[in-house]
Amino acid sequence: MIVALDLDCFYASVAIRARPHLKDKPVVIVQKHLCVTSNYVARQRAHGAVQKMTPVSKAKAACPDLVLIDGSDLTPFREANQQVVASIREWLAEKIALACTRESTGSFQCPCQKLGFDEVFIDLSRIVQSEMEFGKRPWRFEGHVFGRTDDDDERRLLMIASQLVKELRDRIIADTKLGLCAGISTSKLLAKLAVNMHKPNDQTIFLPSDAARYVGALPPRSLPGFGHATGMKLEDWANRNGRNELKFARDIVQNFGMTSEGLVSLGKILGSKDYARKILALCHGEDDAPVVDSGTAYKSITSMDSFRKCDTMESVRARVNERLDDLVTRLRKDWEVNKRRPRTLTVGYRFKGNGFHGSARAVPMPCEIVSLCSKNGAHVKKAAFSALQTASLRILAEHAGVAASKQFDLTWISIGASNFSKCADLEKEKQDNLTLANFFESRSQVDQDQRAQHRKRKTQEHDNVQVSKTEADTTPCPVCGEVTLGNLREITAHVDLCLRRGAKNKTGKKRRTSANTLRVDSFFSKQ
Ligand code: TTP
Ligand code: MG
Repeated sequence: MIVALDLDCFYASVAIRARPHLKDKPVVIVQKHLCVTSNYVARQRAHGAVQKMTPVSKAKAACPDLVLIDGSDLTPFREANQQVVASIREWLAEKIALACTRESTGSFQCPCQKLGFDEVFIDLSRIVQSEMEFGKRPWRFEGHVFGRTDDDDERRLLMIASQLVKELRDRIIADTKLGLCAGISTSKLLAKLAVNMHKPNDQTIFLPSDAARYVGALPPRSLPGFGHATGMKLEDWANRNGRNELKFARDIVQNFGMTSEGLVSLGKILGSKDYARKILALCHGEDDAPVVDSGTAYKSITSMDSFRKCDTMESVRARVNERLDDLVTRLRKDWEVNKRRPRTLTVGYRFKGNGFHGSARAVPMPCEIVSLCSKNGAHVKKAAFSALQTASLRILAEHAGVAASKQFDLTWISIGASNFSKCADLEKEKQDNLTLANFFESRSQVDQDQRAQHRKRKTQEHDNVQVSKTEADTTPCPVCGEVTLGNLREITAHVDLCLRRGAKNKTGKKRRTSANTLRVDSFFSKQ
C-alpha cells in the first residue's frame, strides 16, 4: 500500500503563503528569467502558456497581469519541505502508536522517502493492515478511482489506504497551509502515475489489474525511473537496426519480449542485465522498488547553480564563493539542529557543449569544518570558507582542468557536503580529543626521550652499559590499545590506520572512526 504525495505548485504556494494578498492573483516564480512554476490561477488564466520553464517574457505576453516573484533563494522552499515531512512523520508516529496499542505489539516503521523538494513516498502497508483488523467501518474509496482490480482483499486494503491518505492530507494542509495531491496504489510506479491524474488538491487510487495495458500505452520517457540516457540508447539502437520508433512502453516490451534472450540483448544495449530487467518490468507496469526511509536529516547538503558563461579564473572564484557562502551557512545551521559533521566534500561541474553531462569528484572534507560546527564566530566561518575554497578550486584544477593556463567554459557547478557523522555527546568528544592530544604529547616526549637516550647510549656504549626502556616509551595506541614502538611519525601512521579501519579498542567496542579521523587531521593541521 504505497502513497505518493506531491505538493501543488510548490514554490508558488510557499511564496503565496507568505503573501496572502496574492492568493487570487496569477503568480509565477522566476529563476534566471524562466518561470519555474506558477500557481493554478496563472495556469488557467494563461491557458497553458505559462508552462514550467517558460521564459518570463513569453509568460508575461500571455498573461500581462502576472505577478513575478524571485525564487533564487531556496531557503523558504527547503524549510517548507521540512515542515511537510515533520507533519507526515508526526501523523505516522501517532498511527503507529495506535496500532501498537491495539495489537499489543512492539513498534514498527512505515518508511517515508523524500524525492526532491516536494514529493514523498510512504509505505502505509503496516498501518493499513492494522486498520483492517481494528479500524472503523464502513470502508470506501476516498478520491478518484482509476483502473480495476480482481482481488477483493486488495480492493479493501486500497479503500482503507485512501481513507488514511485523506486524513493525512488534511493534517498536512492544517499544519503547513500547503495543498497537495496523492496517488495510492500497490507500487511506487503506479502511485506516482496516479498522483498526477487529478490536480490540484486531490487524490487518486490506481487499481492495478490493468496496469500493464495502461503503462504500455505511455511514452517510455514519461515513466518514473526511465531516464534520458536510457531513452537515447534505445533510440540509437532502433535507428541503427532499422527498427520502428520505440514510441510507447509496449514497443520496448514487444521488441525485446519478457524472455531471457530479450533480457540479454537489452542488457547489452543498456550496459547491465539488472537494469534491463528493471526497464522491461517498468514498461510492463511492474515495479518492486521498496520505499526506503530517508531519515529525518538530509543525506547531503549541496549548493549548485547554472550559468551561461564562466571562462575566467576570476569568474570561477566568484561562482565558487557564492556556492560556499550558501553551503557554509547551511552546514552551520545543520550542526545546530542535527549535531553532525560532514566527512566528504564533492564538487560537480559541467562544461559548455556537454548538455547535462557533468562529472563530480569527492575528497575528504577539510578539517576546518570541524571548528565551523563546534565553535561560533566570524573567524571560524572564514577559516572554513577559505579551506573549502582551496579544496574546491584544487578539485576543479586537478580533475576538470579549470586553470588560468587552460581554456574552459563552465555552465554549472555544485559543491556538496555528505557522509555525516553524528556527534551526540560533545563532552565525550572533548574527552576523546584530550586523550588523543595527551597521547601525541606523550609520544612527542617519547621521541625526545628516545633521541636523548640514543645520544646517551652512544656515549654509554663506550662504557658497555645497557639502557632500559622508559615508562613513556610504551604508551599504548589510544584506538586499538596496542603498544606500538617507533618514532612519532610511525606511531601517527599506526593511529591513523587504526582510525580508518575503525579498529576495536581493548573493550572490543568500535570507535567512532570518522570523527576521530577528523580529530587526527585537525591535530596535525594545528601542529
Ligand atoms: P513540480 O512538482 O514539478 O511542480 P509544482 O509543484 O510547481 O507543480 P504541480 O502542482 O504540477 O506539482 O516541481 C516542484 C518544484 O520544483 C516547483 O514548484 C518548482 C521547482 N522546479 C524547478 O525549480 N525547476 C523545474 O524545472 C521544475 C519542473 C520544478
Ligand atoms: Mg508538485
